[in-house]
Amino acid sequence: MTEQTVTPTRCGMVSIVGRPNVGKSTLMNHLIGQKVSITSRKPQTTRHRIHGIHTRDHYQIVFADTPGIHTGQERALNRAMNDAAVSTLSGVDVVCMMVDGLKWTPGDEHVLSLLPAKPDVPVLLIINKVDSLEDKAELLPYIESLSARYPFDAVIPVSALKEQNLEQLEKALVERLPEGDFWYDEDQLTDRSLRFMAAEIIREKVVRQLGQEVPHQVSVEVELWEDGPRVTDISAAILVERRGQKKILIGDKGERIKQIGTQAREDIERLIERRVMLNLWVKIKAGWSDDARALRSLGYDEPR
Ligand SMILES: Nc1nc2c(ncn2[C@@H]2O[C@H](COP(=O)(O)OP(=O)(O)OP(=O)(O)O)[C@@H](O)[C@H]2O)c(=O)[nH]1
Ligand SMILES: [Mg+2]
Repeated sequence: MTEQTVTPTRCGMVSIVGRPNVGKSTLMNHLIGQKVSITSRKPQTTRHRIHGIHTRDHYQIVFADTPGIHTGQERALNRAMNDAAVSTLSGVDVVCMMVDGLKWTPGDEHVLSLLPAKPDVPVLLIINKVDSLEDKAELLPYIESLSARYPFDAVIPVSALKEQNLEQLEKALVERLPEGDFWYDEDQLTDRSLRFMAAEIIREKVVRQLGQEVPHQVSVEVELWEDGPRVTDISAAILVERRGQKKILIGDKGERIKQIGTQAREDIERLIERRVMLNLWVKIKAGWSDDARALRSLGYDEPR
């Protein structure tokens, strides 16, 4: 009989936290190699805790992408978003705090203050967007000064977008995962339903289409989903708070909503690998973002 060494499997949860817009969702998508979480140039794009599952032969990393932690806005939606992020600072196997290059802001300071003073799991600092650093020589003293402020288990500079240093990051994460069986099937990508993903895709197109004119007071509700023999029929409402926002979203002669619909339909077709008929409409629901009950019906966890 030949002796075989069996590599034990590793599995665990890695949370990605940071202030808005540092590139958390981009990192998760690029590590997994699939678009699980929506991204945009605008802060506060991610609204929920979203798990992205990355499985290789001997390990499964369950990433928790989280909303950017922010202060100064007090709607129920903001509280729900912050709670969703802060909840991932404990009960996970590795915490990754992400920052944007060398741009340390009061927002980063706030996130740092939320990290446990004496961490019981490894906390890594991910310095993202190094592709846009002008002077790489400043990186080392920056790492040193932050390491002096918090017991980071490691500091890893990356570019999520340009996929620089992601292999090293992945290796560092796997080393820190506990041994154990996989939690999810090997081909499962996320804990979220297709319905949720479709709503998110629509919201991404809305956020990306709009300039600063409509703040992030937009939510999307899938109201109908029917898998026919050849086509999947989907109807979704885009919820806004005010009449002016509805006008902007619909655009001149409906041009804007049409574009949003086309872009979203193409992405949803790729996601579910079927033809889709997408019907969008814009609905005014004043005050939804500060209404705990409305938030619950839209799938947000109850804010504190
Ligand atoms: N140059 C550069 N841009 C990046 C990189 N990673 C992300 N970005 C850009 O940064 C912006 C924000 O990215 P997101 O992934 O949506 O950021 P986020 O941290 O998830 O933001 P919230 O969900 O709002 O908290 C997008 O325009 C990304 O394309 C990077 O490595 N380099
Ligand atoms: Mg995000």
